[in-house]
Amino acid sequence: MLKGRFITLEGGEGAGKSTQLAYVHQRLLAAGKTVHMSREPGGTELGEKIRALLLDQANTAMHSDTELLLMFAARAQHLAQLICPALSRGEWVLCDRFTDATYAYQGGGRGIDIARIRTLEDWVQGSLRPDLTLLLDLPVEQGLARAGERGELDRFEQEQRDFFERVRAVYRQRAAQEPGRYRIIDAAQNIEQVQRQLDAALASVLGESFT
Ligand code: Z5A
Repeated sequence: MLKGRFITLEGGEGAGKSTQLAYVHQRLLAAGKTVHMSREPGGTELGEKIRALLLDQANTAMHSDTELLLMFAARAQHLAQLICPALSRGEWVLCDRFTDATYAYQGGGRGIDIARIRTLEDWVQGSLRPDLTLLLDLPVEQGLARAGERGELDRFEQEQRDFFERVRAVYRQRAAQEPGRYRIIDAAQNIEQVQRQLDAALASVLGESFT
């Protein structure tokens, strides 16, 4: 029986996940929670090695099925080594991306059949799903402009605009299908305004005041 809470942050390119993950972490710590901050792909020593393979722009020959299986290989390790033990102890896990990203990038972006992703999700995760998913949503063009200000592009960042439009569409579709778990955050607003939205999302879903 898992007693902790599992919160994920999702969004497209340059949506501000890294920026806001630190903010949410601080809010949860201030509320007295023991929180593990992690990311996918990655989160464990082995998972970070898999992440390096996935992001390496030299791996141009990687088949989309290979990409999908590597995402779930890293996730299996993450669940076994960090997420499930922490939740079992009643601790919280805050993760930068999780399986919604697989539906969005491998399903929407790469066009892999959703049924395959669902099969892997059930196999690797059993019934475990995030308690709350904060979707930082903003127009693709705006996100790419923000992300473009950084240095070298990784293997995903080299994709074209229509790829990211499909990613965004899947995220929004999933959020509409699961309003109880998802909160859509307007990430086009400035950093402070986004943080106010995050406060409201945390308070409404978790029934506690973070203000
Ligand atoms: N991936 C996948 O395909 N399938 C999967 O199952 C999983 C992942 C789990 C790595 O993810 C890649 O893995 C990812 C999807 C794939 N590839 N892509 N693309 P990642 O999360 O590590 O990489 P990322 O999406 O590129 O995240 P990022 O680079 O860290 O971007 P971000 O966290 O969303 O944005 P940021 O770094 O916080 O902000 C970007 C810039 O905008 C920065 O200069 C900020 O100061 C600025 N910013 C942030 N917020 C604002 C606001 N509100 N206003 C103005 N400027 C802002």
